[in-house]
Amino acid sequence: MSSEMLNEFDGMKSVHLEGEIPTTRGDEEIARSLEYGLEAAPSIKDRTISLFSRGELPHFAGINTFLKVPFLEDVRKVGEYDVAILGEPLDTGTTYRAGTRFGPQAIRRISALYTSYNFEMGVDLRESLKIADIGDVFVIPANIEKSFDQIALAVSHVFSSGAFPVLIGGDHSLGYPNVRGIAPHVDGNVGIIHLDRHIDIQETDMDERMHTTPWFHATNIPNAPPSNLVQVGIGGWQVPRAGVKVGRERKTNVISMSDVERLGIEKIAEIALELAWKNAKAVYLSFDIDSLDAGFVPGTGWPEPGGFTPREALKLVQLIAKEGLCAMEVVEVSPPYDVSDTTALIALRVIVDVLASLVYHDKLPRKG
Ligand SMILES: [Mn+2]
Repeated sequence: MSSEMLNEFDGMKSVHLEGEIPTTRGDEEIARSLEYGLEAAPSIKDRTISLFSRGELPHFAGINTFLKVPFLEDVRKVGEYDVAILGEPLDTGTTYRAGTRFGPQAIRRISALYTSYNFEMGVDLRESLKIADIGDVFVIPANIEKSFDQIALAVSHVFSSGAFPVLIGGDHSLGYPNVRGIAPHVDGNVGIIHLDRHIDIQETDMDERMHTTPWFHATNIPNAPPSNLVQVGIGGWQVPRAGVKVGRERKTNVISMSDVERLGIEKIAEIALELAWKNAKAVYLSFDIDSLDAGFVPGTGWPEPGGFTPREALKLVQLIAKEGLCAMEVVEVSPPYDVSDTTALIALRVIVDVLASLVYHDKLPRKG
């Protein structure tokens, strides 16, 4: 093989692209580590290493915020950041096995093994974005309606500040209060792209609003119409008929896994974007981790075989993000059922791949 041919490979392009990314903020982080964490022992040759771990390294050390970004204790200052990571540890809406209240912690913990740089896209999140981890919403575990009020108000605070909300659940009941927190601030319709095996649009489940019901209530919000709700990956034996009936009545857009198989990820992304953005001003991404095949995501409440592979899911969210998003949620990671943090790791990948795609396509306004 000639070197010209090899240079056409994506791998070689990425290798060259890395040389164009600045290291400014990485260098600043090292300077801050040395200032706050003191100089290393004299025997350490690499003088960028500090005495107390204060930055990315070692990956097994330190306090696990999301990607080890700063924890913002004073949430009044969230508007100074481009992106706000917000945990929503609510699993009161779960109808089978619970545990998603530990989802935000698990995703933060496994995020310690990532750098802020993505090889394929040539994006270093640390260099491109100011990200803060603003901790978790104070949910009220004994009362889902009070939790919805807390979550909607918290999301409203973050969204109206101008920071891009990354909302980490928690179960899928969160879809409703999350959209309720955002929609009033959007001057026009909000489209929703919902990746899931489950349709999640019945009015109530066992007499209450649960994780099977978010889109019924979200699409009651005047500027979040069902015509802009696109549900991708739906199928299998866990789709309640009560929800299918509502989907039919409200005319939501339902795309099954067999449609995905037939048309391919690129075409599905194109269709989902077209439907979600039709006469809309903003699009919200709701990613249920159980949209992946059960074999990849043991740590979830309702695993179902036959869903996306990780490669398909990551490709799809990258393509969806290229037109821009107003916010995203990743839900249904249940760490007590997880194996080797696999489920939490895929959830993390979804988040960082969306952020990198938004940066790559210049869809996230940077505040400097
Ligand atoms: Mn689901």
